[in-house]
Amino acid sequence: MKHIILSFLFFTIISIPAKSQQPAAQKDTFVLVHGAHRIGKRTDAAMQRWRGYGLGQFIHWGLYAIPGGEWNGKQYNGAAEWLRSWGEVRKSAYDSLIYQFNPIKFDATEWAKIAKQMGARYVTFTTKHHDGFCMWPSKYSNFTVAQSPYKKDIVKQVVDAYEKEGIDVYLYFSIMDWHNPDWRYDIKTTEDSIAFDRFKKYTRNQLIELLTRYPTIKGLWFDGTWDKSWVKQAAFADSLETEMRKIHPGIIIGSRFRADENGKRHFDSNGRLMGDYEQGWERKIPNKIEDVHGNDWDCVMTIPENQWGYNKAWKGHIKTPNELIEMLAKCVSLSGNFVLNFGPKGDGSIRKEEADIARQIGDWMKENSEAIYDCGYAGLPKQDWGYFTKKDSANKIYMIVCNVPVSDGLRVDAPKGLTIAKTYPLSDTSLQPTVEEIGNNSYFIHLKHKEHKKPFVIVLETKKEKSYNKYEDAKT
Ligand code: JFZ
Repeated sequence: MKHIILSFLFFTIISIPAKSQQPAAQKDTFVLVHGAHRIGKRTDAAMQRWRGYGLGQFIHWGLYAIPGGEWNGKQYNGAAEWLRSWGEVRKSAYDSLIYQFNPIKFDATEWAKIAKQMGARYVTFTTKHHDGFCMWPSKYSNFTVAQSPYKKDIVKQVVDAYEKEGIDVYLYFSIMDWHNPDWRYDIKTTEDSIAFDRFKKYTRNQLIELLTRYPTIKGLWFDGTWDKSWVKQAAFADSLETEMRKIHPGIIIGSRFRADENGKRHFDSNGRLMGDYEQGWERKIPNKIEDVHGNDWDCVMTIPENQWGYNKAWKGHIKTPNELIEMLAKCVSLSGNFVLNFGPKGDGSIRKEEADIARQIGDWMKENSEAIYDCGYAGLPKQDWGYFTKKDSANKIYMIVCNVPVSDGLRVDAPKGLTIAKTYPLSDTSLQPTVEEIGNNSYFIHLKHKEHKKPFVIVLETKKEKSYNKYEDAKT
């Protein structure tokens, strides 16, 4: 059987031209048993839907929301959800937070309405972060909501409330688990190996449990997979991924789940993307289309610099709605999704600062989401004023303008054979854009209205026309 799989994989790998990471002509160097399962993008409806989301919401919520980055009156310098790993915190004292977990203000419907108003089309929710606390009553752990004063299943409430609003749900799951005594960072002794075998069983059980309890979810978002112990589990993780996909056909899993047999993560030893989309764009955004190598991807972003769980201090640079809208536009212009993180408080409420930001993004989305949903790379060279986006087959290009140049004209260089037929604002009619042709398929868009408080969208209706050189190129 192994032989058949091996030769099948070998055949598949060398016979299908690569679409994603590498130029088509490049042959794979390694024969891998636990490398990428697929070459090129997924083409099914579930993935097509994922591709069109544009905007998503991330929620980090767990025990760490109770201390909110503070312990015995001292502020922790790292991310609030990492508090348990801080030297000053006794592990048993942290774990005792379970007895305080009783979020009386938690209302999943309210969260889902905030997300809906913001314009999010998917949410990723932390079922279990690194501290090991389970937000669902897992049969395989005694460190869950069921043992807390709150008792009720939080994951279920989130899944139900968001789906009711038409928002797709993805579950975040940390493989690394600080609470489970069988977790290891590396496997050096027989004892480690025995313990980690138990840990693998526990992990598998919990994942199957999540997929069975919440069959309507659209995907899993893995984290805490970087330690040597897990990186060495190529065969186990590969078979677990296959099992999860069997239980839940169409499920979407990013590139942060498993490593290949050489310990390569995200991209296998041949440079092929592992999983359905690239999951490495964390708090960073690619600059140009070449950076994403034709892969699906999303960017997960925090509002402060690096805080995912609730942090009382809310310090450092806090991104503004305009900054976040610009990031969203940039992601979509490079065919990625933008996922904005929220860290609800220990009592279950969403802090005012975050709710305000969500509302302002939502106000912008209400007028401009046509340039975001189901849009991607438009194929035009980037200009300094902002970002082009486009829907697949439409004859419309959206200009999401974030910086108007002092020279006034917004430059557009269309590909040869594409001319602008019509220009109009998506929502703000005071802009009154006009088109000036300045060269072969090159234009300046001029605006009447010149004061801008937030990004705005200009629509270019295009038509295909045989090109001829009206303007002479410079001879050099
Ligand atoms: C991880 C977590 O440790 C963190 O608490 C949060 O949940 C975040 C979404 O994910 O942090 C990471 C993981 C990966 C990178 C950086 C931070 N990375 O690949 O650059």
